[in-house]
Amino acid sequence: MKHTALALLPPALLGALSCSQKEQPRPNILLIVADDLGIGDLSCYGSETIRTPFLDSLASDGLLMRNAYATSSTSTPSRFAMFTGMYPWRNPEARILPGDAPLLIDTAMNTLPKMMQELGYATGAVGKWHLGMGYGKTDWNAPIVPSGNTVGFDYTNLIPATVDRVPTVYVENGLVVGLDPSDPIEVNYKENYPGEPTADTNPEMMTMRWLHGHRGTIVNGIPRIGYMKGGHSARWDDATMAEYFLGRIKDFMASHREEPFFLYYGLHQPHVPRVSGKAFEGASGLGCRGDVVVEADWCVSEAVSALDSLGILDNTIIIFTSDNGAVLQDGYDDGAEEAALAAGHDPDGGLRGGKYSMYDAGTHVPMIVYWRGHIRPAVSSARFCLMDLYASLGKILGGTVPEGLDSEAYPEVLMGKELTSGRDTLMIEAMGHLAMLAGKYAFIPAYSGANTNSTGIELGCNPYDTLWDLEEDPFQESDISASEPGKASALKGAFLRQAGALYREHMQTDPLE
Ligand code: NG6
Ligand code: CA
Repeated sequence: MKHTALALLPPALLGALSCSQKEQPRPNILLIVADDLGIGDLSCYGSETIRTPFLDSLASDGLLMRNAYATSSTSTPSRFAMFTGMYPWRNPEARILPGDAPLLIDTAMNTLPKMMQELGYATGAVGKWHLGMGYGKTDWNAPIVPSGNTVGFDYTNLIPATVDRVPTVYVENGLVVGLDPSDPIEVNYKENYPGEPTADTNPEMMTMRWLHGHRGTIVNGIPRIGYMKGGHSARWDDATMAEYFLGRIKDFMASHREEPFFLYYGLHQPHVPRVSGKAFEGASGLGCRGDVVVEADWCVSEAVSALDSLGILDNTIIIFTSDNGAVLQDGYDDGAEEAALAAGHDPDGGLRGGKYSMYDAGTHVPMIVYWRGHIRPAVSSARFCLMDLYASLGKILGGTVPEGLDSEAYPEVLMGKELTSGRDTLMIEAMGHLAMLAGKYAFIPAYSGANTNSTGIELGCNPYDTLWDLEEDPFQESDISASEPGKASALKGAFLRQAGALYREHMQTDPLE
C-alpha cells in the first residue's frame, strides 16, 4: 500500500472527484517544461510534419489546452514567474541570464516548490534551470549556495543556464558533477582564458557553426556563449543529456514512491544547440530540431512508463508545457530553418511572431494535463498562464498561497472541469517589452527600436499602438486599433494602469522617434 502515512485529499480537490476516488492520497505532480517548443511542433496541436505520438496520446487521454500562456517569450522570466507566481517585470533582473548569474529568486520569497514542501511533498528540480545560482562570482569548485535547493527544491540536478552557455556541467545539489579537483573550473563572460579554444581561435574544432552570438568556448565541437576553463571531466556530453536527466528523474520518482512528490523536469530540447542521442538522429526527417522534438516526446514517454512501473501513475498529475514560443534559427547554422522550410513545418502553428516576440507565438504555448482515471479527455479553450500553477495547485492541494501574488487560482481550468472561462487579463513580457491580453484582445503599445533581432522573428515593436482580436484573427493579420478606437484606448488605459511607470521608463531610455 503506497502513501500510507499521508493526509487525504483536501476539500477543494475532493469536490472535483467522484465518491469512489475520495480515499486517494495526495497526488504527485510531474511538471515537464520543454525549452522553446512551439504550439506547432506537436501533432496533437495540428503539426503534420513532426510526429509526437506519445504526447498526442497524453493529450487525447487528457486535457489539451489551446489557450495556455507563458508570461514571457524567453526562458528566465518565464520560469521565474512560474516558480514565484510574480510577474517577471516586477524584478528588473529577470532577463535572459548568463551562466554565471547569481540566483535570481530572492531566498526570502515564497515559491511554488516551497509551498509543496510545506504540504509535505518531496520536491525535485532536474534539467534546465536558467535562474542563476550562487551570489555572483561563483566558485564552481566549492558548494554553490544559494541554489535551487534554497528556494524550495530538496533535490536539484541542473544545467546552470542553457545548453549553449558555459559552464557546460551538471550541478547536483550545488556541486558540479564529476569534477576533478586537480582541474578546477573557471567561468568568465567577458574575456577568454589564454590558450583556451574558442570559435575565433580554433574554428577547425567546430562541428557546428555559429551564426550569431555563440563564439566562446568550444565544448564537444560546439561553440558556446561565454568562456570556461578546466573542469574537463565534468563537461557534459550533449548527445547523452536526455538519458542523463531521465536517469535522475527516474531515481527521484523511485526513491519517493512512498510519499507525495513535486518534480520539475526541465527538458533541454529543442533549444540550441540541438544534439539528439544517436538513436534519434534523422528520426524526424526534419533536421536536428525535428529530431530533438521527437527525442523529447520519447523522454516524456519514458517518464510516464517509469511512473507506471512504480505503480504511481494513477496518482500523478502530469503537466507538460513549454517555457516560451519556438525559434528555428537561434544563433547556430544547424540547418533547422532550411529543413523546416523544405518540409513546410511551422513551429508556431500559424501564430505570428515566435520566441522573443510580443506577438502571440512568443508566449502562447502548448500545455497538456494528464491524470489517468481522474481528468477526463477534453480540449480546453480557457486561458491559463504558467504563472497560475502556483495559486491553482495551492487551491487544489490546500496549500498556503501568499496574498498579493500575480498568480491567479484556476483549479477547475487545470483539472479540466472548466473548459472555456479562465484568466481574463495577462501582461506579457518580451525582451523587456510589455503588452497585454484582455479577453479576446491583444494590445501592444507603441515601441521604438528594431522590430526584429538576429533570428529574423518579428518582435511586435511598432511605432504605434496595435490591437488584435485573437478570436477572429488568431494569426494577427489585421490590426484593428483604427476600426475599434474605443476598445484600443480602453485597453491602453488598462495597460498603463498596470505597467505605466515601467512603460514610460522604457520609452525614456528608448524614445520613439
Ligand atoms: C540569446 C541567444 C540564444 C538563446 C537565448 C536564450 C544569441 C545570438 N542568442 O541571447 O541562442 O540562448 O539567448 O534562450 O546568442 S532562452 O530560451 O533560454 O531564453
Ligand atoms: Ca526557452
